[in-house]
Amino acid sequence: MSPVSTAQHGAVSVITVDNPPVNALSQAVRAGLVSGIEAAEANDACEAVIIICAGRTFIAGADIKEFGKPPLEPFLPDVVARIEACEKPVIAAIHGTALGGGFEVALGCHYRIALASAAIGLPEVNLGLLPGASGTQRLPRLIGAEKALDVMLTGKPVKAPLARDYGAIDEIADGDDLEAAAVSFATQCIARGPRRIRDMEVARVDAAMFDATRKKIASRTRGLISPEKIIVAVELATKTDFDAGCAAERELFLECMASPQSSGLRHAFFAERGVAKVPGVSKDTPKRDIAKLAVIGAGTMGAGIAYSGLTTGLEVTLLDNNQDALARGEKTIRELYAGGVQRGKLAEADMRAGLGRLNTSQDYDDIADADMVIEAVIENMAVKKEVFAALDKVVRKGAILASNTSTLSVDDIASATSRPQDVIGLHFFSPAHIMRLLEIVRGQETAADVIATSIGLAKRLGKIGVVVGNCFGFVGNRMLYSYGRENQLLLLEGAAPEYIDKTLYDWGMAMGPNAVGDLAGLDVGYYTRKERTDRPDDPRFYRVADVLVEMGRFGQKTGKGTYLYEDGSRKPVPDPEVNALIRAEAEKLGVEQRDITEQEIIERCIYGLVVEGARILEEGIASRSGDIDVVWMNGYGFPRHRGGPMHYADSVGLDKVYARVCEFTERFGSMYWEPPALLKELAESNRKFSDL
Ligand code: T1G
Repeated sequence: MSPVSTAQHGAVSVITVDNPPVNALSQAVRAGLVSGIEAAEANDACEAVIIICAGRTFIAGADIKEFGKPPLEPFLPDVVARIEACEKPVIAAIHGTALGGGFEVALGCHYRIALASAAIGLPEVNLGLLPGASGTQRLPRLIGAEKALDVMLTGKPVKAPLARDYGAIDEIADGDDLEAAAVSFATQCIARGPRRIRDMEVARVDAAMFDATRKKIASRTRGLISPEKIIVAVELATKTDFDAGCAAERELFLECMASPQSSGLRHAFFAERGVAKVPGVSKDTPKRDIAKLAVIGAGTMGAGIAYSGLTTGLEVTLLDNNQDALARGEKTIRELYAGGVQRGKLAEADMRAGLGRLNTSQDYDDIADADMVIEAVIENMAVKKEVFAALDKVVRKGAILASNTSTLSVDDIASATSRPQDVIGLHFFSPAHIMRLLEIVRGQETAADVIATSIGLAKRLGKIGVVVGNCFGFVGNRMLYSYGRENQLLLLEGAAPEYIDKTLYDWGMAMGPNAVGDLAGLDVGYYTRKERTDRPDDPRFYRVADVLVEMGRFGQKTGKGTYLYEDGSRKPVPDPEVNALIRAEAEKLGVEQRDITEQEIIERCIYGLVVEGARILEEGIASRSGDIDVVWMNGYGFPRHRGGPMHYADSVGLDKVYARVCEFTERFGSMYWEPPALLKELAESNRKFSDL
């Protein structure tokens, strides 16, 4: 049955699209829209047409699931052109979010009415694309080139009232009955007749605006190809006729669609939605009510976690056994709120209400009625066990006891309680109130409803919750060890820190590994490595980092680490003393010095991630390769346009990756580079990690 139907309301034909969950423009929807328009044209009783959608939103775009498959007619640009050519006025009635091809359909209509709560947008840039159904030619004609560029280059939705101020929407519906308001508005449009955007001219614009835009977005779009193509397409809209502009747009769109970048970004889109599918936890798994949250440990992480809970309406008690630390934690929360209000992110009233829900305490009895407790004390197993044993005695039955541990065993922590089924890991990433990633670590005995509740909490906090298994470092930090290990070995083999960092930064990483180490603090990794029971028997393993820490060079916080940081600056400056130190350590260890290519740096560090990721999949620590990709894109600055380490390996070809890993095994030994059986199996069967 077609997902598009038509009903007659007096002189108005109402075409309704009903293609859950977001009315994406599948082939059936595209065909249905063309049929609906043709039927309305042939219907003498019809004097105006409305296109409206059932369900939660107006069309949210082309059907991304169809991308990469042979395109099926009718192609979307032709559908939009057919709507626009209709001899009777066509009105788009928008609710929810009219995005991408959905908004392009609305631009093909002659008028647009929307609920005040609706939004429009062209987010194709987030998928490595550009609007491919004439949006780059119509929107500048409607609202001007500069505003149109902003909509397309940010990819952010524009709320209906502002869109109306721009001229992108003609009418904001009174009340919530969109269909009734649309029928009434359509009736008024009958006399006005069709108004086609293709017949409009783009308002005059200073040609310098385009280069100014390029400069403005350069750092934010580093390495991406579709932003420049968007600018070219819009520039053309100001210089050529509509059809020529559309033809050029089509070429540019196909180039983007064929790019590995778009493949990576589309993978990221679906992978971030795929993490919600957790083995043993269904959408119907009951969740426990969380209204009262207790946070143990008022340090940076604890305060950030407490602030996140407050801003989403939870009542929070921040507890620390050190009065000064507690006062500092509370001060941090007040400062975060004040900053949010100052930047216009939060209303003054929200800050007052949030601070009204904040309690501080040094007495565990004060959190006896908590629904969830998140422990954020130092990364030391003995201390964590002490805290959980105390919680077990005091906190009500049925409460969830979570640890913010970044590497330690959730099962060991749970063993300190009589309720391991209520214990889970919630690994926040610093800064806890900003980083989107949350690793949800399931212990052997963690109950399904505890996991489901934690997934719900992640969503409530605006985070991406990835459920992972329990092992040293879980997914992110376990792989970070391999990545950092190769960086440390490359240092000893003769590659300068700044050379390694620039190579990986240029490749797409948000920061090089040595700059990251100085930012996070080399001492953090140092103490965690000391906790490792499985530290490799290799004196070179993180030798440089260990020596630096033992010299008191922790990184930015001590003004020097791998790099120098002059007068409080955060800019890493190479330090000849460190380079000499590395040479001396290499000599002591008998490490041969050699020139190392950029390609080797990239492959050693990135394939180090891939090999560890394959082992994680073999052990079932991650449910799917996409989950690993989501962790690394959202927690470690892995370039989103490469789709994450596992997708990147898939895009290179696992046969090639496997061959290179075998070479590394030959050159560097099997301690680190023994190819996982899974990698070998997939390489030899010409399959991908994403095929699992
Ligand atoms: N195609 C296919 N499936 C989609 C989809 C799409 N465009 N958008 C969402 N879904 C699925 C999603 O995978 C999930 O599936 C379910 O819908 C709910 O999504 C020619 C080329 C609309 C704001 O980029 O931003 O048009 O996991 O969990 O949080 O110029 O989805 O349930 O099986 O995100 O309420 C442009 C992408 C496409 C919009 C809703 N459009 N979507 O958010 O739900 S390219 C976009 C979103 C294009 C044209 C070009 C969000 C949302 P499942 P959800 P949500």
